[in-house]
Amino acid sequence: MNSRRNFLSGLGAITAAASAASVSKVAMAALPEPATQTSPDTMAPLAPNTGRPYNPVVTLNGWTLPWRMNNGVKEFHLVAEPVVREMAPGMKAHLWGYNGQSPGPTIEVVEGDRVRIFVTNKLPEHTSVHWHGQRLPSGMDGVSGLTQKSIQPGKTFMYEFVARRPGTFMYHPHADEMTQMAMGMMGFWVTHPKAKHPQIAEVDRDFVFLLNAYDIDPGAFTPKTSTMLNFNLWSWNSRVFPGIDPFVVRKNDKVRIRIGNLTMTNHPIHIHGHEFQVTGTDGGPVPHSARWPEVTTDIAVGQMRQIEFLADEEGDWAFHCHKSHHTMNAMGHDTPNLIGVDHTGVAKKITSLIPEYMAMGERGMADMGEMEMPLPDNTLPMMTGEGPFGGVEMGGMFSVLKVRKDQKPGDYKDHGWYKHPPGTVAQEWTGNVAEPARAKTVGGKSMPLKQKNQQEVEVQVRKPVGKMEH
Ligand SMILES: [Cu+2]
Repeated sequence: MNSRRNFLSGLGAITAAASAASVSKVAMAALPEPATQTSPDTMAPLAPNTGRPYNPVVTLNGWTLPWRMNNGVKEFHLVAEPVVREMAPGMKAHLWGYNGQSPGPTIEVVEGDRVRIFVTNKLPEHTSVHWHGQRLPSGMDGVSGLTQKSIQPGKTFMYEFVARRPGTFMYHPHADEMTQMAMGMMGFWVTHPKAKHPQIAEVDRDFVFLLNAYDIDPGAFTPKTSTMLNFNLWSWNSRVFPGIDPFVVRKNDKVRIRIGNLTMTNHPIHIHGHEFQVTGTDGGPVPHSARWPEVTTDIAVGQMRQIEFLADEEGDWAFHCHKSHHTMNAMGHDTPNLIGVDHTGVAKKITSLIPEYMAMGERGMADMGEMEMPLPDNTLPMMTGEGPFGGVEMGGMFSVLKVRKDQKPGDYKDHGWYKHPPGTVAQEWTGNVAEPARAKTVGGKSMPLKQKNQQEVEVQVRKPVGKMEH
């Protein structure tokens, strides 16, 4: 994680970039300096040094936008522009975003703040910004054509409203949405309560991220924006495993994770080792009486969820979308099932024509994680990641919650794998293994499937032989 100092030293670069663009220097001079970020690292929380105090959030593989106070108004400057986003080491995407990154920076304010946001458009087409979930004057809602004129390339618009409702929000264009969201234009917004709130808990760590998805052909850099459902990169804040940072917490921390979904499908988000409650949505806090425990919560398109839990179990806990295709990277979604098919004969024939041909899939797909298949440039393996016990065989929407008793408050740094106490890790059994008893009849007592006068049938299911540890 970079320090605040690194973050500030990056500010000089954008000033140069801004003056090179088509936006007039004079016009820009009166606006808050547009901060930018070139690193995809998770930045340290941005503690407020003006205005009302709050406990800032941490944006997963992202950052928070600095502001300036101008006669009691919090002023922000968003710049919509093409960006290069590293989705994981080894793969970069040419996206559209805000202030150097996709998603854009998180905006954090306090309930009751008057907020002014300048939006400069450096895209090749018009745009607008919709402030999802906010109470505001209709004309500030950011819907191109309906509530405002589109922001043309090179122009700057100003939005101004009072952040009336505390909670979890997001922003995104409401102009050529299909293209602009498929290109990565979106950002998080958090409004902190102005005082102790009966339904908003104070937490030790407060993480935020958006669910997004891209369709980028292996070897290509630019997403296919007309894809409706068949995306091949399922990402959190435009990062895919193993590029997604872990959620590092101290044992017994109260943890809140805020998630918004701007993909084209729902995502059942699942945590290991802990139970959480959904404490709020983009509609506001959930009353205590309406909360129930979960280990998975489905987040539909356009929804936001706040989950909260007590991180009281030490360890390395998987945290992921439960749709198994969403924890895979590109290249694995349309392959036929070859389990149990012996294709060595076919492979020999094909190899004589295509020397690099590899037979795969006859024992399952786990081989994909291990093999050294040559990949096109700028592509990630479908399943990857090396853990302390071997390949994790994941991709996409997957990360790790790291609960440590010696993690210092405010320290988000990953200090390595969990050291399991002796005797607490699953291991191979080397004694005798009894044959499993097989049922001889079909059907139960209350509703037997067997008809009278029918002969007893023995059913046996045989699994394919080979690697079985998965
Ligand atoms: Cu998913």
